[in-house]
Amino acid sequence: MNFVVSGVVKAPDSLLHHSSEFMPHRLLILTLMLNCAPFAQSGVIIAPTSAVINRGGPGYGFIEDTHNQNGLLDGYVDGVTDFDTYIASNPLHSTAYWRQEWFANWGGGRATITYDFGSTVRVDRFALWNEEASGVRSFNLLASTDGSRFTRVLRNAIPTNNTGLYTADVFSFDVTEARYFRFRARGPEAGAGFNAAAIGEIAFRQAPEPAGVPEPALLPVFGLGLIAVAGYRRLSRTRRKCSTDAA
Ligand SMILES: [Ca+2]
Ligand SMILES: [Ca+2]
Repeated sequence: MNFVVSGVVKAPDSLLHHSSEFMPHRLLILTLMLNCAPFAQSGVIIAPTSAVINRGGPGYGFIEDTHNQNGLLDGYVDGVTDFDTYIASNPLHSTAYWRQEWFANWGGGRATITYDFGSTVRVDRFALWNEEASGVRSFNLLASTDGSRFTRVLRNAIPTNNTGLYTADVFSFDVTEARYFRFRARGPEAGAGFNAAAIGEIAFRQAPEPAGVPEPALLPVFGLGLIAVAGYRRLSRTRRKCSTDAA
């Protein structure tokens, strides 16, 4: 028998070893371990699973190459790698275009992309690898739970005008729960080598859980621990009473 809590914490088998004797103290230890365990997915880097070009398309290349890590010289593990640690390592993106970057239609106009995580995520930072030959001059970022009503989370954000191999700019915003994120670029940067907005790569940080707040999925286990404590106390009282009666 194993407990799997939120797909993250798996109790050691030794703590849940089958036994003919009920051992409430072991359950209590398990409960405390689970409630004190760090949330393994807090602050990790995550990327959308798909994207749609709303404006400026079809452009050149594939929009999926802006969220599938193609072109990153050192990749990350989606949902596992710590965002801040990864960004601090200065992860570089290739300057090559084919199957690594996406360019909007030529003409210098705006480009709008809607990224989709497939389900609701809770994020608070956006990383943009701003393509080095054209890139984007500035952008807005909007969020939506249903894909139709969007709320702006970043306004007139200005990324680095890169040359050569390029790393990510990180933009922070209030913790936002949404499934869709719309990236609105206002054309390429000044002096662009190719007159079209371009994106190297994007990613997000999953917002860390507030300290000291147990995850909802852990609460039933916590309740089990309380029942175990109550049972252990009753058992102790019964044993003491039996000892007194026998004396
Ligand atoms: Ca390039
Ligand atoms: Ca890329």
